[in-house]
Amino acid sequence: LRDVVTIGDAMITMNPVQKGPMRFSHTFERKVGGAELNVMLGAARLGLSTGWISRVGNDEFGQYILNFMRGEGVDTTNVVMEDKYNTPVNFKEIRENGSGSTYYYRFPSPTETIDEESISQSMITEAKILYVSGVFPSLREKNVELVLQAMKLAKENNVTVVMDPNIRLKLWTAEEAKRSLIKLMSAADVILSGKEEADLLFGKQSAEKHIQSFQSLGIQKGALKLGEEGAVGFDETDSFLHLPAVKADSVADTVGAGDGFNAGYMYGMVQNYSLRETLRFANQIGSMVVAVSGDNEGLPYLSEVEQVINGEQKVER
Ligand code: KDG
Repeated sequence: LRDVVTIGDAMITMNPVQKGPMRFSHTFERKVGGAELNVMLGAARLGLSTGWISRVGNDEFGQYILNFMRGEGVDTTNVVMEDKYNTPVNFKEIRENGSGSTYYYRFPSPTETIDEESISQSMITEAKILYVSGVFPSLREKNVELVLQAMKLAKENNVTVVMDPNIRLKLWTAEEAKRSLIKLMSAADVILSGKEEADLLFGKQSAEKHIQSFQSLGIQKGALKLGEEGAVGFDETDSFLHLPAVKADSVADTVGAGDGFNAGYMYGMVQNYSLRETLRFANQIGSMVVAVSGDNEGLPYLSEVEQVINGEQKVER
């Protein structure tokens, strides 16, 4: 039985060595990215058993991504290398404060070959959690339907569906995102959303109001991620629990912090942590991710998170 599985595409991420406008960035480091991939990686590093349904190009980059994910212990038996596609690439621009922009070279995505028949049903039905994000559905119309079906299959088999709307306005318009994501979110059990995403979906309003909006879609638990202000969680017992962020040692690159939070939140779910413990744990991971450059290099191993949470001294040498 796997703890958490997901569907999504992967990309080579070119991280600039210098901060500032990309037109002046001459040197990039080749890394790996992809919203759903990051979350699986984060979960795997925490010791959860994970599975990833995806496609990469049958090329050097695709091989590199596969090796990388396998090396982290993610089950890649449902990842296929596709001959007629290139592995997507994403160039990043990072500003002085660690925030940034992405420039995608990702279409057509090799995940276009995924259809109902090629998704391993047992990968989903034998998991505890199906994690879905708004990125994969944004890539083409059909993916919305594919994800809905996967969610349905999960529900029929008592698999909890966790969703992050993860809106990328470079991939679809706000209207398209809203229309599809509301539909998808209504089929989710747990929501993990950034404040910006919630603002796009429901209009700018307070965190309390956003949580009520989620609840009105039938979602009973989850969290609203507030970046530097931490996160607000809600479940059957707590209607609004705000935990401040854990201050990061430094802010190198904010991309991937939300994905790290999600991995931590699901770890809490699997461990039956209380909402407070779950948020504390997830916030800790978010802060560790921003301190390191790259979308997922900062995702910690379980012992590293525990060490900080328990205030243990690290032996350096
Ligand atoms: O959440 C981080 C991801 O957005 C990043 O790793 C890659 O831009 C990306 C995407 O669309 O998945």
